[in-house]
Amino acid sequence: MDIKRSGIITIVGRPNVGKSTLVNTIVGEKIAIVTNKPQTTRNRICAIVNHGDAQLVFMDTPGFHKPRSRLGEYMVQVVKENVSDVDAIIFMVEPIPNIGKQEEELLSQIKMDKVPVVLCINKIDTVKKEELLNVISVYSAEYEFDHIIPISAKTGDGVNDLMDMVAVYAPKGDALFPDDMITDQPERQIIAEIIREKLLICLDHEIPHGTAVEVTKFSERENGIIDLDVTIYCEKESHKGIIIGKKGAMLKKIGELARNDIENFMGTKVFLQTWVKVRENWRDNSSMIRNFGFEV
Ligand SMILES: Nc1nc2c(ncn2[C@@H]2O[C@H](COP(=O)(O)OP(=O)(O)OP(=O)(O)O)[C@@H](O)[C@H]2O)c(=O)[nH]1
Ligand SMILES: [Mg+2]
Repeated sequence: MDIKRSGIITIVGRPNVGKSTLVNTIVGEKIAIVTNKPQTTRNRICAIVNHGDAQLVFMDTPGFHKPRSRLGEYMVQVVKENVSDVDAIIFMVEPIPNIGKQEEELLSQIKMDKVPVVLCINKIDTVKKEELLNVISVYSAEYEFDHIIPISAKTGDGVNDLMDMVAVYAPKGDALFPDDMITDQPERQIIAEIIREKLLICLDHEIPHGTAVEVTKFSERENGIIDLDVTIYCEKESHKGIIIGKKGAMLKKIGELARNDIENFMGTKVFLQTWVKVRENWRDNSSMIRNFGFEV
């Protein structure tokens, strides 16, 4: 179908509520990393999909939280910047019948911009109907949402209805991106994120939250094989030891898990070499944060 309209829709919500899971379900590919740990996403990630006669550009944002580092401040800033000047906002919440501090703060942000807001209650695969009705009544008493929709980003339940709902807000206009493009993230960025996902999965809380990943070499051989050099930065010498593990076992495991996903994503064989370096307290150092690609 010809594209006659295009719209930008931002997804906001507390950490771990399922925003990245939703963008992956929408585009049918894994472009954003997902873990069961809060504060997984650090940057805005755009997901592009054509839906009927509309091209919809969904913005996945970092979870809204109380920042405890410069990096955290940056992440919250990303959320705030992405709720104005968009065509609609998807405000995603847990299926819990009480409104938390993060939700209250987010709502007060959203109210300032006169953008349509769809309340999206996620993870409905985990609750009973009666509970869901409670959640709906608590939220509708708090704010007059343009729509309320329960979904499961994981199973895909309700996701098509959600797209129908937000497509209405896409103004007339040409497509913003080419037909076959599903994200504006460069391949290097996605690869670095896949490695960060494995760090989050394999290691205890504090360590992966203090890591940054940089792809320093990305080259393709004539036969299509890709050589990657990747540096993992962490905050402490002791963290470096844990990331590398006994006789390098942990780094090997992280590398293997990541290589698997990278090969799937790139559709070719990959040689991955990893290094670990220490950058003390980089999360509180603006110039280092900037060096890692976060534009503070
Ligand atoms: N049962 C269930 N789990 C879900 C659903 N959506 C997401 N999850 C899980 O919730 C966890 C967090 O998902 P993410 O997509 O990383 O959440 P996020 O909102 O992007 O988190 P941040 O990036 O930290 O803000 C993961 O373990 C997901 O598998 C859902 O619909 N049902
Ligand atoms: Mg996320």
